[in-house]
Amino acid sequence: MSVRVGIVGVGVMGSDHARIFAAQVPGAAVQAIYDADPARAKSVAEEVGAATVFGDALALIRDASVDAVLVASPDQTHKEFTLAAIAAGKPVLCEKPLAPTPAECLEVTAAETRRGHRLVQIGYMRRFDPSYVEMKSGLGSGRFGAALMLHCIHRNVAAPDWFDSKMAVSNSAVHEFDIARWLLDAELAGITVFRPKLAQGGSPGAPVYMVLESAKGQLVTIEVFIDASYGYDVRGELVCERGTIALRAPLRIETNAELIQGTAYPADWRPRFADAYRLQAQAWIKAIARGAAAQDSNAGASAWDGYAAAAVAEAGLLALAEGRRVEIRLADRPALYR
Ligand code: ISE
Repeated sequence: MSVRVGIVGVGVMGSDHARIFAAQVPGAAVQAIYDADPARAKSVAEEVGAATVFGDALALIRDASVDAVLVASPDQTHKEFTLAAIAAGKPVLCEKPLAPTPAECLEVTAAETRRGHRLVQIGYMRRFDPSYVEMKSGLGSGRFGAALMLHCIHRNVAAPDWFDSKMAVSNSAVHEFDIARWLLDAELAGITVFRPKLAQGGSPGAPVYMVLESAKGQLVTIEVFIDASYGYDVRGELVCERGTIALRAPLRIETNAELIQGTAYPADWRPRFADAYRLQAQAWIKAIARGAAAQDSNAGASAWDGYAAAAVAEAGLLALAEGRRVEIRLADRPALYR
């Protein structure tokens, strides 16, 4: 029997998830769709063969025909819909970020803790990206010695008007906060944020450079440059005692013409992380099909991980505003997430 997925929000990411569930995830069926724009909901539902279009997200979440919920609505609505899924006792895959502030994320971990088992996974999909997975297993092999530093670069083609340096921390760098905690198996303990002086004026997507320390004393550097123009480019290099492990973006061809050898960049994150999104969706459905215990040990990011990334972002925003190093303090981790 298929896991019947209800999708809340079918903008850029929600419609992408809908297509992945419909075409690439054995054991899943896109059952229901909600979007604030009814015409968009209808058109995606037709495209993926969803049975029902809902005019109300909460009604979709509660409906008996929906087994599991994917939340891809605007960021500020994630918490409400995730809490509704927990109240309905349904597994929920919530796009990042879980909520705009760590305090709101803790409302979700509290609700889930009261329920007694994990229902929430956060869409920090890089944990499923084959290159990051190999980086982690390389580190685990012991061949390179202990991890000393992680260098991260995160560049997008262009920033929308509403995307400023604060969002570079809270919306983009959160991926690096999550992957650094996951790779290093350590919490992040402090953050300092720098910005280069711009030649003139400055654009909303001007680069932001962060230096963090982990609780184990490793250094993490993160450049986020949302207006980088040339392509979507995510790089990472883990520097260890006896060698380094660097990510290679998936590439299928190299071109040679006009005296130039070239490889292409994708325009955004969807092609770069296509494998990660697919593997994340497959793992989520598999864990749901296997039952509650499988969800407790799911490889994906938990609500606690969503909280931790938000806590680092909040400290980063303070560091950016005040031009100083800010210590990152986390709440006590409930037993459910240990
Ligand atoms: C966007 O929201 C994402 O999640 C992308 O993965 C990231 O690369 C981009 O910078 C964010 O704005």
